[in-house]
Amino acid sequence: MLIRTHQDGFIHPLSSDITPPDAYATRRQLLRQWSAGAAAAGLAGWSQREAFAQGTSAASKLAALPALPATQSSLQGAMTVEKLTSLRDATTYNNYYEFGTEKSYPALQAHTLKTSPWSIEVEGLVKKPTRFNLEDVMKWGAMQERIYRLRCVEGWSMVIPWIGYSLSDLIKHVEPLPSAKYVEFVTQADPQTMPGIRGGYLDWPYTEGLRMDEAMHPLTLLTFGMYGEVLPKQNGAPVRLVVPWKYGFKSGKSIVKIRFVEKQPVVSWAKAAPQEYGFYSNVNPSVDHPRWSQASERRIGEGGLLDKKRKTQMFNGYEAQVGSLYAGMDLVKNF
Ligand SMILES: Nc1nc2c(c(=O)[nH]1)N[C@H]1C(S)=C(S)[C@@H](COP(=O)(O)O)O[C@H]1N2
Ligand SMILES: [Mo]
Repeated sequence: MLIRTHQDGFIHPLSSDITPPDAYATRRQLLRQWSAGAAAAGLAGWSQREAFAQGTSAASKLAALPALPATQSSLQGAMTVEKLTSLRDATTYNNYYEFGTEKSYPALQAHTLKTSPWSIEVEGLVKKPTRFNLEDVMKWGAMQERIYRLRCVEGWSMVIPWIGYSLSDLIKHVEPLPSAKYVEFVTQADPQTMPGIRGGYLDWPYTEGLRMDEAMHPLTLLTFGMYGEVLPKQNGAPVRLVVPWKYGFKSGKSIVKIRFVEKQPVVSWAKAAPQEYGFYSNVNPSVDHPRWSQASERRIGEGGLLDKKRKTQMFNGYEAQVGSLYAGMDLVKNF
């Protein structure tokens, strides 16, 4: 057991499990190098060495962000051993429509996002609605590294080492009222710094939501970092959600408000195209999107467009952990 729950209801790592700073720095360096292509370094062959040289020179151009120390999670399903997506791919192939609809735009444009000071307003059905500074919110849980698959509804996926703590730690801290049945997340919408806001693709701000039991599930990660560092802006700095068993769009970036409500909120994509994007949006290979199949996916960085696709797994591979949340529900109706 790596983790115990104290009487206060918070999860703390045992002191023996906290990675010492030296070891942490080494691990972070390894994560960066390895995810940038150093894994190929051990392999013989000119082309591989060439690819490695290119990989490392490209990686050296990726500005290092402040480290965000974390312990590795011992939660069931939280540390997949699949090959990590490269840091380059994870930071240059993004969906963040506030910075434009092309995958390359967030990396080119998100530098204008102002991430400090940052606060999160907790409102609605809670004991005491309050606006909190991000620095305070970051102290409400122990930072953990979790390696999750992220499956976009468009049919591609990545494997990313995220850093954060279970959203349930925040929820326990702010004490929702018994009448709160859903949680709504409102993300940043600043026309000054986000060129996509004027583009009008969606009804801004981008909002998302979860049922209370989904929000309380330990795998639901309030995320502050990835690859050992704080989040890059294009990935949703300074704080986002990662809900690994749902399509990527359920994981809102750059959250500014968390609202506790009684009724299922009408969230951005469900509002924009209700026949295509349901409230639940659990990854489900047997329920197709009206315009394409969801049975398979392309792992970003893995071969070319003609390479064999991977089979998409029910609940993105997290069925053992989250399947019971949906017992008895018609997942075709509740897509
Ligand atoms: N605010 C906001 N959050 C967002 C999006 C967005 O456009 N705006 N796109 C979503 C989609 S469709 C996906 S697949 C993931 C992508 O996360 P990543 O770029 O870190 O891989 O972010 C989600 N969160
Ligand atoms: Mo997505």
